[in-house]
Amino acid sequence: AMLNFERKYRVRGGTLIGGDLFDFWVGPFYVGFFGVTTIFFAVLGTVLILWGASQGPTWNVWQINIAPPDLKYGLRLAPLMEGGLWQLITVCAIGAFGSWALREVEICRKLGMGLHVPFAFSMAIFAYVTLVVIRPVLMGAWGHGFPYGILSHLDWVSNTGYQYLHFHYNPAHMIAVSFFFATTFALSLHGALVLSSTNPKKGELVKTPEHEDTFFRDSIGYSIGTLGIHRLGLFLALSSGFWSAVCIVISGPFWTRGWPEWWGWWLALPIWR
Ligand code: BCL
Ligand code: UQ1
Repeated sequence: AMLNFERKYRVRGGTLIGGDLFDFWVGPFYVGFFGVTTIFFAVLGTVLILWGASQGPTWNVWQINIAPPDLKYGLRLAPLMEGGLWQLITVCAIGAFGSWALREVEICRKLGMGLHVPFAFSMAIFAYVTLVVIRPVLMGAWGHGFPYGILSHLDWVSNTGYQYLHFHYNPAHMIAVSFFFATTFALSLHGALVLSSTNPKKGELVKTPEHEDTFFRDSIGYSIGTLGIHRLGLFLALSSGFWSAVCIVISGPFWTRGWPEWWGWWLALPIWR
């Protein structure tokens, strides 16, 4: 079923590839060339994961694990059951995430909107690609990627963290974590502010953006504004993903010792002499 406004926005064009060929909808969903490739990679990747799980020792969802190749395979293709499956699944994942981002671009172009949403999603894809492609390539082996499994990927994070003794001392990890916390803080302020002004006492009118500005001017002397809070939110969220990618790509390729030791530069400053 189509909502009454949908027909008006179902405009032709804006496609990046395929011209009119895939320029149609299935129910509420826009398809496009990248809708087809998303489905292809997502279904193939999911089937490979299920098949991989069927070859493993358990169907316990927490314990299913599809591991990357042993380090001895370096950057070569590994046999299917020794990490090759992980490599194929990684190709499918990147294909599906990339296709989804490009399908978002086509939808933005159709609607004459900015590309902020696909840009934001691309930052998440960038963090993922850093974990399973960029860092493993820089370190010379696909075996440095993280395993696909719920508990297994947590074990990988823990082991990788302790490999650098204390990951909290990684300066880029500090920045990423601070951005994640600031993001949730900003969203909670924003959500609370909007709901408070749209929920006045019974019988009273909904409050205006000026009430929202006034609340923050009264309480902290500054309001960033109704458009500004969304710019701030996007900046904080993008920065979270960006600094996450930085914190892991420098661990190994740039710094191989414990992160606490990195702070030696501070103790070595000549001002302490
Ligand atoms: Mg740490 C990483 C926070 C303690 C070791 N750590 C991270 C970062 C984040 C963080 C900054 C992970 C987010 C990220 O990469 O997003 N760590 C964090 C916090 C603490 C913490 C808050 C804390 O103590 C309070 N970390 C520790 C301890 C160490 C440690 C001290 C372990 C002992 N930490 C590590 C290691 C790593 C991190 C090692 C990392 O590798 C990781 C990192 O920075 O990775 C880049 C980015 C987002 C993504 C990667 C998601 C991508 C999503 C993709 C594109 C889309 C998926 C679609 C999906 C499959 C579809 C689903 C279908 C739909 C539902 C329909
Ligand atoms: C804010 O100033 C503002 O403008 C009126 C909002 O828009 C509705 C907000 O949601 C928030 C949270 C603020 C306050 C934020 C800062 C950084 C002062």
